[in-house]
Amino acid sequence: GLPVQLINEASKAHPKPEGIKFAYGTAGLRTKANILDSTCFRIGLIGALRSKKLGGKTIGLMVTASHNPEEDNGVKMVDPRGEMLEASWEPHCTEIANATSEEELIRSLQKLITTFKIDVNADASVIFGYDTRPSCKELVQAIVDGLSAMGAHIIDAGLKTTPQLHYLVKCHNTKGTPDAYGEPTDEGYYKKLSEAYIKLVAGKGPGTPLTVDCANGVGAPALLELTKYIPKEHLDIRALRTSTNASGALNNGCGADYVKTNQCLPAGYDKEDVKAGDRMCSFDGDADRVVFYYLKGPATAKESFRLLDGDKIASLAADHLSELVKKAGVELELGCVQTAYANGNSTKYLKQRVPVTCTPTGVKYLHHAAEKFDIGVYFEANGHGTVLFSPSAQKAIKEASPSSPAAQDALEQLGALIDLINQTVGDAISDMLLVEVILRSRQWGPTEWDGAYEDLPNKILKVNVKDRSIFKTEDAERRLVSPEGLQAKIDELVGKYKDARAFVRPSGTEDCVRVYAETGLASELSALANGVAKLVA
Ligand code: 16G
Ligand code: ZN
Repeated sequence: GLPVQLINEASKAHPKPEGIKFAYGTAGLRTKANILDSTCFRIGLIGALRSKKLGGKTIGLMVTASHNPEEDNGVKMVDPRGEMLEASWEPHCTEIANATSEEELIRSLQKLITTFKIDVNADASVIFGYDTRPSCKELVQAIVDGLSAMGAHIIDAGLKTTPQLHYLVKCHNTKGTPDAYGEPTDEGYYKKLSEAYIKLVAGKGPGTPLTVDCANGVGAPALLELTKYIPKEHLDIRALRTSTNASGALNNGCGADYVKTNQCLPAGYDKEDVKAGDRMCSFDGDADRVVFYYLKGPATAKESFRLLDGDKIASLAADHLSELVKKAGVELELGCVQTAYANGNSTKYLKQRVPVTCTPTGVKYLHHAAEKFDIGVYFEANGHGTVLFSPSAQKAIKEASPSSPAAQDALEQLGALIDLINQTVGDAISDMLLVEVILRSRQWGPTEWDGAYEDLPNKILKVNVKDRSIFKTEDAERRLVSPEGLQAKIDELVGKYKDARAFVRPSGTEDCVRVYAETGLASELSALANGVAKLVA
């Protein structure tokens, strides 16, 4: 049975702070790092139980708060195939994290065990990784204490990007099977990506430099490691904001979230040599998001900045993959998955080419929707996304007999792309390489890529409200059903502007409500966004 004694004792060293309510959401459990100790200990307990439930398969735990400030942290559970934790466990994580006494903790664990009929005596295996935040060390110790109390086998993966941890989880669980995803080591990860990349760019001539803003986070050491596996003629990286030890630097005035939200270059670019036409990109703090950008004129002029966000990556990937599928002569359906945040013109562009679906915000929704296609391209506008090749699509690509040399070449490219793309979750490094491959193969610079469609002017506002739980949505978060009557007012306001769209949803990661607005005319954007925010507040 449950080692009640051990858990009780260990739990005393990780007391829950009073008066704080935790919630397991789209980002796992995330808040200020200094109140997360008990939560991490308890996630250790739950991680072990999740593994036991799945017959000892390896579960992942990632300690990170992604793009959030350095003083925040969080912990997220990764399921055996490298996917997000099964949704039915989330409320249990919340309940267990909130138990106010040892007795309540044991009771909530027992409830989880009964609900999912867990054999507590089964084996458990858990791998954990963490980002560069100073708080990680202590939080990881709390996780280890939780895992140890449950007698789980523990694998310390060390400093990792979130997608690397997802990769390792999948590799551990598929090792030695026909579906082996790769070697469950750092080297395995870099080799898989670099070999596929080199295959795809070989013979395409030397590349031009790519400037990468690493957000002063874990993406910096990971990128540095990757470049050891790829000759400079194939990938010429200029890594900026790589100060992982500078206090307060993480995500500060830089990173994918900053660039996307503010629609501008990272702060301090004026001391760096950035020229019009240079290809640049930004990772977020745990390197699971990437956005690209370039300048079409002098850096000092605001209108010079051109963002190539998740929507633009989706359009590039969808176009390129569709073309390869056609050339290869295989019958595969390619589809795209977006959220309400996708720019209206990106949706219009994609819909003229491929089937497009819309899901609520959060990787778990997009990922599952993308699995419905043979090749599912999913990206959030913020730069998180990937491409999924269904098992049958992978088989079709592997086994197809090409009808021409061109078809054979397309099949080989598709085969290499299957390896290049981290299919467990969005991966800044893998997505960056994907973009580089496509641009190289088309002999495109950022301008040609940007030419697909023009973004509608858009804005996201954060509104503080008394109780965000009263905001309930439908239609993939595009409409409010509660508070009653509010949607009608939003509709009325939106109707006053040309080609306008707006929606309101409660944040899943912060205590606020977000307002999204886009308009055909840039001059009307602020009026609409502020108008909707006023209706909400
Ligand atoms: C989480 C999600 C991310 C989403 C963001 C929205 C995962 C792994 N991450 O970080 O995809 O864009 O939340 O945040 O699902 P919000 O709910 O605060 O707007
Ligand atoms: Zn992230």
